[in-house]
Amino acid sequence: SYGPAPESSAEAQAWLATHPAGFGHFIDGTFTAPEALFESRNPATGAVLARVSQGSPASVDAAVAAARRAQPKWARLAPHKRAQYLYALARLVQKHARLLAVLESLDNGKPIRESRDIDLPLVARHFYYHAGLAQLAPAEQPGMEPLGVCGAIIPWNFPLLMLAWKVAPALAAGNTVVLKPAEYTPLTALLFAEISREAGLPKGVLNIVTGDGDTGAALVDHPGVDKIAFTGSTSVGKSIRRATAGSGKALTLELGGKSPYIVFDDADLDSAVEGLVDAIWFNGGQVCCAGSRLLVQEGVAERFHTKLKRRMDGLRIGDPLDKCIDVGAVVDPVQLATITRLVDASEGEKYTAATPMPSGCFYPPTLIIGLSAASPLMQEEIFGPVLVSMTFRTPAEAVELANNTRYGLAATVWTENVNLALDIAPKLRAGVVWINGTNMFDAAAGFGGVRESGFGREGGWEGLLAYLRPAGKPAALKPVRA
Ligand code: TXE
Repeated sequence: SYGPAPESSAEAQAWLATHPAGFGHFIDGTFTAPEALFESRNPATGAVLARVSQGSPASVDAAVAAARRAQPKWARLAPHKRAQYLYALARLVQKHARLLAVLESLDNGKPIRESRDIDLPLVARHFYYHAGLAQLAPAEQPGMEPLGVCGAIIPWNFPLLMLAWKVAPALAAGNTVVLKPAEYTPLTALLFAEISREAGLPKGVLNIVTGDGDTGAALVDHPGVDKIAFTGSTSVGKSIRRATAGSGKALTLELGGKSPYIVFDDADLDSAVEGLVDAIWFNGGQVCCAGSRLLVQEGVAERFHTKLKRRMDGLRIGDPLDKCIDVGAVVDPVQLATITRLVDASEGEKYTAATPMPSGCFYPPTLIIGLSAASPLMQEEIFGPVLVSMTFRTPAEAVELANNTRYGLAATVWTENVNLALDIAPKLRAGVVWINGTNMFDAAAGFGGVRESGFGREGGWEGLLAYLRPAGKPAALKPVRA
């Protein structure tokens, strides 16, 4: 252990023990009897944390029916009443923040420092922000109405934050929700279900059905669903787009990325190294907008790589509950095998951090230098703590290399020359461009991608509008008489 004492998991273990027979789904305000149980494990130790139900089409059907029944009344509530529920959820997330953060780190393997100081505050902020929007929405958007029942399918890298990104705007706009968490990380969503009960959220407004991709597919195909909001892999996103084509369902997709991190030769190199630690080793690189492709100007490349390697050697890897840990566990042995396979098959000069490595589901921070622009690791999302690096000579070449990807989620530019930064930024095809910083998120700033990173925005006004549509039938036009 690096820290004085790891964060205690006693409270989380006690909560898990309140469901000894395994977790059912959360439908119409209550937990159902468990069905076809599967295990959710702690990736850092391999220990079984809980048994969770694999949602059948019948369970999805029951959840959608509950959401349908609840939706008209929820939509008719006075906006300030809906806001009160969202404020209550925000406050209760803060009240239970410690338990939620520990449970998240246990289930996902992310450092407690991240779940406690980044994920949880952003979750609360999201509910506070959308409580405010809930009150503004009808006044600002006359003639708009909620979509109805929204299906939310979320990934395992930010389980509770992705829940908040989808549930908060959906509820604020007057929709009801059926949420399917990722199979690796269902636990904080189930605890959130209990929190929604504590908040007094009316039955059926939020329903949670656990399970794998089959459960997700049943939700996508359900005729009672008006919108699907999906965050996950590009391949599943494409299959959902095909499945919903022609159905009339609204759709937003937040998919993968291979985001460039551009360092010009006039950059403050030490700050750029620190930014890069955040860009690629935050959540062990399991971040859709991870700055996973370093593009560094030729003149400073060697100096920058040397500084970076020294910094990598200082990263601390281990028990996610250790408060001093920089990099935790990989979410699941399947993901670990994928990362290992991709890196082993890659050419290039590989540098592995000389930091003590725990055994188990962990992967060391790795830097790969000298790949060609077309090599698979320059193009494919690795979704692990692996950075690939290339050099460039001119700003034009940096832009060309940065845009040489099928993705377009995020990009980062480091330079002390503001004119250069402002010239480069609009030329980068990405949903967000950060200058001399990285991973800056806020509930008020819409987040989303272009190209194969998906479409639609989450957060801000644009995010709320994705849960509304023009109301009912348009008023009949009066014939104009001369
Ligand atoms: O994602 P999936 P996986 C990328 C990342 C990672 C790879 C695989 O590269 O290595 O995807 O991860 C549900 N219909 N990202 O396999 O399968 C699934 O149950 C409906 C990037 O975990 O896309 C889960 O709830 N739903 C990403 C969710 O989709 C389906 C975050 C995501 O799982 C489904 C995660 C189907 N046919 C992975 N199949 C990001 N953008 O942040 C699966 N699901």
